[in-house]
Amino acid sequence: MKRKRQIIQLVIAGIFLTLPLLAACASSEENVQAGADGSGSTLTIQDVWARSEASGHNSAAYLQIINEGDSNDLLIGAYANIAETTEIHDVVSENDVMKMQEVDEIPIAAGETVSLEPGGFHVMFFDLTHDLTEGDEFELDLIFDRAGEITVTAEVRDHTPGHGHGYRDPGQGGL
Ligand SMILES: [Cu+2]
Repeated sequence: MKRKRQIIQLVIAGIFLTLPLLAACASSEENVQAGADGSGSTLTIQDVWARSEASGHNSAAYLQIINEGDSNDLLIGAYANIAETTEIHDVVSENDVMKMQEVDEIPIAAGETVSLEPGGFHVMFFDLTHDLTEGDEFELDLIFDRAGEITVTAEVRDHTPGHGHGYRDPGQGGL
């Protein structure tokens, strides 16, 4: 009987894990709603894109998070299966040199819109395991303190050819 109970628990866990995916599929690619967890946090994620880059290199993803709820939330992590490592980063100025660094969390205050954009907050991909070619799409899991995990679709866009680390140059054509 103990084994049967474990199976039932697995099935229940499976249902809950699947629900956000179903919700994501039912929504339009660029506009995914979450917040049905009773936490009072209602987040909308839109305009999700990532830089085109070759396998083995690094890339980054950008997006907007709109918090229409009345509770503050935090972006505390991200994951995509296109890179060895996914982190959340900010760009800071240190001795007049722009550099990026990992952050533990990005605050998403109630009523606010937070942009992850070139020259600022971004989702960092180290060591791409796939080529990211313009027009490709991949799933990006965003992990929030209150809203939980939200899976969105990122669209790969071309970026200005160069040294491949355009995030250091926020003035360069918006990249
Ligand atoms: Cu970075």
